[in-house]
Amino acid sequence: MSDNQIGIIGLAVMGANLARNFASRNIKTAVYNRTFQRTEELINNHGNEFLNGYEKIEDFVNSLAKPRKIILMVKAGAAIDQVIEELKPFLSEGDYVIDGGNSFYEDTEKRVKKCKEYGLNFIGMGISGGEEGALKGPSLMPGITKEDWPKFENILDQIAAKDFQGQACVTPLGYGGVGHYVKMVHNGIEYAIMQMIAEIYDYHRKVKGLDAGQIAEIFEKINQSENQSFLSEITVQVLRRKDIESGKFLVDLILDRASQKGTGGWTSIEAIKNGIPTTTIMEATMSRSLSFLKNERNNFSKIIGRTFNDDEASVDWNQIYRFGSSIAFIQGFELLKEASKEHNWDLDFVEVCRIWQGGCIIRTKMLIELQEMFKKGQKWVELIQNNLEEVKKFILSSTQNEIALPAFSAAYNYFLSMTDKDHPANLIQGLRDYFGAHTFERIDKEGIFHENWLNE
Ligand code: NBP
Repeated sequence: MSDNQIGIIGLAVMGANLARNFASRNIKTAVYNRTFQRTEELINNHGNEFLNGYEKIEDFVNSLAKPRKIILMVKAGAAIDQVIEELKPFLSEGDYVIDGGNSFYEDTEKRVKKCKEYGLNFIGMGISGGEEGALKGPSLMPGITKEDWPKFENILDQIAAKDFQGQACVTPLGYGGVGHYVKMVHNGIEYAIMQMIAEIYDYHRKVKGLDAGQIAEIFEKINQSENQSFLSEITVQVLRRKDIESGKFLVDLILDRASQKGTGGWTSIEAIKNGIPTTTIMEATMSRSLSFLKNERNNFSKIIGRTFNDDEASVDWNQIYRFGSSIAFIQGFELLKEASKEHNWDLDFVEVCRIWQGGCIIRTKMLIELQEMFKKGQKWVELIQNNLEEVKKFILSSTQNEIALPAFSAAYNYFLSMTDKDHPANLIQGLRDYFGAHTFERIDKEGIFHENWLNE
């Protein structure tokens, strides 16, 4: 019988949990995995009338109601193309193939075109929330058009997380690569905020001499404020966790090298391509690369010794966190604005703020204010101008103690530069014109000018 409402291919951590999420809402779900053992494990542990496993891809496809809706939760990259080719002989015109992985948006755009030639609809859908989100309610960022939305609304609304008003954290974002682009920028913002959290931690352990448990208190206070976020909540849990064997704080035993899977880098490259200064995201990405230079850091630290002196600086960490996170969001939104213009996506930023309020890794109460900002057309500087004094104290104390603050410094410099009508770029233009005849504009007359600098 072809009555499964949704199909999922790829049953590693994300796909298996997403399938269980659908089935738990009484949505009949078909599952398939290249290696059948994973399918068997899922069905043995969680199979029921709403969760059905198939060994052959043909049987899986035939079990789905038309137009078929198949979500791919396989490794991003070549695997997506391989699965499309495997599916193709069994699909019918008008069926939907949805890529729920972290694919690069340009690959998604190519696949949309290729599938169109096959008579298929290809949709790129960003999914955030990790393992738990997939199971209990993720934030979904689908590149679905308003025309196609009625076919998906009911089922996606049911499995998605809820925003602060109780509405589903999913919305039809548009066509092509838009869903994956929004997810990419989401991850970029995630990089920046995590780096800022790490910088607050670093300052406290070195300058204030606090242990991980004591530093957790700072984030606990943030969580009780209007700046509460999922990342600051899990920071408390990670900082408080003790290693069972040694009784020490586990974080102190974790090697200081942070990996990355690429989305921070993609966001940074997109920002450079589009001329949008997402400096906090770039610094966070580079900081992860720098963390891998462990040997060099060890060697240089033997040459440059460092002692830390508590200068008694007392700052409001809630304000610091708010300032840094807000700038990370603003920079991400500026990139989305530019991409939306370039690709004619007509992105609705009020909706983007809304669907990030639940389920996803960057969810925070601050998104309510950001949503209001877009609704009312407020300027972002108004949101954080009152936090500047506290940030200055933090930057000053860290500078005096020689603590690196790549992401916070980037946020601070962004604020200063964006609120200064006079940028020193006039001198840069002069230099460019000197050595390369790159020309310049003037503030006192119209036109393009070149100076013969070698003439006295
Ligand atoms: P992985 O990214 O680890 O991929 C493993 C799955 O891909 C397995 O089901 C595997 O099948 C399948 N697969 C591979 Br690898 N090559 C295949 C091929 N050529 N044909 C068919 N299937 C193939 O899984 P994941 O961590 O669950 O993530 C799934 C997607 O969701 C990824 O794009 C990921 O970036 C994204 N994502 C992950 C998270 C997270 O927290 N993990 C969060 C948000 C988004 P096999 O069992 O036969 O090897």
